[in-house]
Amino acid sequence: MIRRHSVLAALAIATVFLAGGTHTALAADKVCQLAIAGSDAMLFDKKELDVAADCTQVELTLTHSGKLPAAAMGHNWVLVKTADVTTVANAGMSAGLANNYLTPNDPRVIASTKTIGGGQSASVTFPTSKLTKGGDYTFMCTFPGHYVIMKGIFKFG
Ligand SMILES: [Cu+2]
Repeated sequence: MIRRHSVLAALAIATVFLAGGTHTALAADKVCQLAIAGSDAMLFDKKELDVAADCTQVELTLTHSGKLPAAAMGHNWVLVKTADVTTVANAGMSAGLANNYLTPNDPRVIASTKTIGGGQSASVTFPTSKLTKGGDYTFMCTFPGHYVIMKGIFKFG
């Protein structure tokens, strides 16, 4: 009788796992939040962002602390491998504000927010499964000309 009960219990657990799907059933997401601001002086307020190794999702919020409109002093937040900074920024320059100064569906872009103006904010959430622990990543603003100054180191793990 005892043995029969444990078999039933094992079946019940297996059913829960199957019904819930591997992602939701196996582990709860750990969403880690980051915040950064861009200013009318064409600067980010942080030069480095760090994400702990146990974060499964990153939720980044970009705020524009200035007053200038997006067409004049727009900022976005774009995460790429450091080796892709110049290529992605140059390609984005010609894409225009309507495309947030990024080539649409650029596979080199790991995560990005829309381009915002003074007083606005924008967020992006992305899984850390897109990142390699200890990898060499850079965040930047791809508004034309900004990435030269508006960039920083992004560390995961
Ligand atoms: Cu900018």
